[in-house]
Amino acid sequence: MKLGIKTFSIEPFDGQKTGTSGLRKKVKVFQQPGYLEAFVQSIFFALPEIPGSGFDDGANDQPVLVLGGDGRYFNKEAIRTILRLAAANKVKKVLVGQQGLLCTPAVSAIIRERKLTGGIILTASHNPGGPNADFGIKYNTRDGGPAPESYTDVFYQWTRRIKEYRIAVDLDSQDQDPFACVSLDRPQVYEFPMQENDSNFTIEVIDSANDYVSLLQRIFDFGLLRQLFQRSDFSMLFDALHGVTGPYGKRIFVDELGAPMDWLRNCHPLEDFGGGHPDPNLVYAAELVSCCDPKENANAPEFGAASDGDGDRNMILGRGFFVTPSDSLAVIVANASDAIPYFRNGRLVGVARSMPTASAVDKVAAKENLNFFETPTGWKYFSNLLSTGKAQICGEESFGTSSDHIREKDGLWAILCWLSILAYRNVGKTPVGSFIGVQQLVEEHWKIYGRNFFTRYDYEECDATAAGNMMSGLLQYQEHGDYSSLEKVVGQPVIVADDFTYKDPVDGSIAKNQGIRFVFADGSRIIFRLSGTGSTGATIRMYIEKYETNPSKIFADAAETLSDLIHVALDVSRLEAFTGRTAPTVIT
Ligand code: VG1
Ligand code: CO
Repeated sequence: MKLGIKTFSIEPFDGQKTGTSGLRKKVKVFQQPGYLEAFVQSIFFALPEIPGSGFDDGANDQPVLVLGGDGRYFNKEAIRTILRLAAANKVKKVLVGQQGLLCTPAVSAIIRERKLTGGIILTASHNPGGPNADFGIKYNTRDGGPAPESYTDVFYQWTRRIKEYRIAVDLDSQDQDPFACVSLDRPQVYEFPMQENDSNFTIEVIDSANDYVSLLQRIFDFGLLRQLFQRSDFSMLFDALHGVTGPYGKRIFVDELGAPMDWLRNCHPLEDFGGGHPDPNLVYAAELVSCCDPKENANAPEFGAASDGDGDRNMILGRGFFVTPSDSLAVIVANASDAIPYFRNGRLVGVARSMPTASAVDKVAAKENLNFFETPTGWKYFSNLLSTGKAQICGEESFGTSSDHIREKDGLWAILCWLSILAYRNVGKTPVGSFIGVQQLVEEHWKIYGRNFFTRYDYEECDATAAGNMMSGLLQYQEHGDYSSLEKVVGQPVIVADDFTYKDPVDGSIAKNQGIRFVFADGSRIIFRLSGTGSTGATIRMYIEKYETNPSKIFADAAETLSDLIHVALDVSRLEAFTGRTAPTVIT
């Protein structure tokens, strides 16, 4: 068989614009004839125009990509189509995860470890899956990180003017899929001779976990973690929410660290995630939360953790205790240099958080003399800081934390950080029965650094015009500049009121309109943003923070502590009047 290239005419589709993290739409939208082809072909037309992409004239080698996804509905069909587009667009080789599965951090690890040109990740992350739910696609560049705006802007321009796409065909049987013989069941290499030149197009099905697990083994002390797992007073529950991390969780916790199988929950990847949202938070991972609560489960484990559909988010729980992602980031940073081999020897010199993330890590950075950066929401904004050594650990309030070992957030990495801290504090140090658990660690942290009370209200699938009007209303309020009603309730002057702008300290690029914020003199904050990852209507996110150092107040109830700020935020935004919503869809 020889591969030929066939060209099809096509009209541009509206709205193929990437958001916070790739293009996310309903599966039905992606299933329209030519829709996926138009978007991926636009990427392949755009890349040669982008200097340094590895597809440009200056590139030394022909491009090699990695391809895989979170296993959601439409994953395998999309892989088949993308392989044919890649072969017809000068890609020399594509590595595909076994069964089409690759978690997002593993893609980043594979690109970096194997020095590939880039990767395509098929995921809508924490959005639900299934024929009536969401699908998504994202391009990662040669540093392993999500394509920055300098890429995605060119992709988008191409989607506006695309006229044709190119697809590989079997010259003997014309329209048939020339890769029908490729099985994703086991690692194997397939070579296909191209008619155009004398070279081959290669598809290599790879083990989805090997590269990633060996990277994690170099970061953490697996021997010490094994000892933690052997303690009779330690147990954990890991919930993959039927996302892609199930097989990785089994490999790491059971095969490598010796956990019993019943420490795993929902570790079988499903195309519709069992009908749920594969989003590790108090609402969508409620079952895990109650399993970890001694009031509801007499055998509640010492430690609980979950990850999202594509494995880049994490949730950390103690016994009946929830760690806010902002606190999790701060605790990891405060302990990393002691507890995690990768960060020993002074490797940790800087940290970064997204703007809406609570400022807990700022306090650690100040005390430890670390560089500190505040970026817009979305992992892509951390890439330059990580690549130039300005920061090593980054995090977002949306359950994302990671380091410079890759260029994506990494759910299992964060979970292993917490396990490492628990192991460092307990193995060989505390007698059985006196285990220092998650809650004690966090409370000790608050006593040293103060506590950043934080909550996020999500109003999902609002009417897009109403949400836009609410945001414009807030901007007008800021133009007017009279914050006396706000200041009266909060009892503090407003010291910053703006729509957040970020200037990247490495390449000087500027990102505007990244969230409307009101910052008070005591560090309290009210922030409003529109989500860039939803597929229907608009999602409003309201972020509320209050900083407390008073020892008698740091253990107070978070909802109560924040209630004044929440009310006044709802008042000034007139959220209910604009959207008709009386309550958020999700509170974290
Ligand atoms: C959300 C989060 C953001 C995160 C992004 C991708 O974006 O707020 O912090 O980086 O999802 O996460 P938005 O625009 O909806 O607020 V995931 O796990 O999709 O890759
Ligand atoms: Co995700």
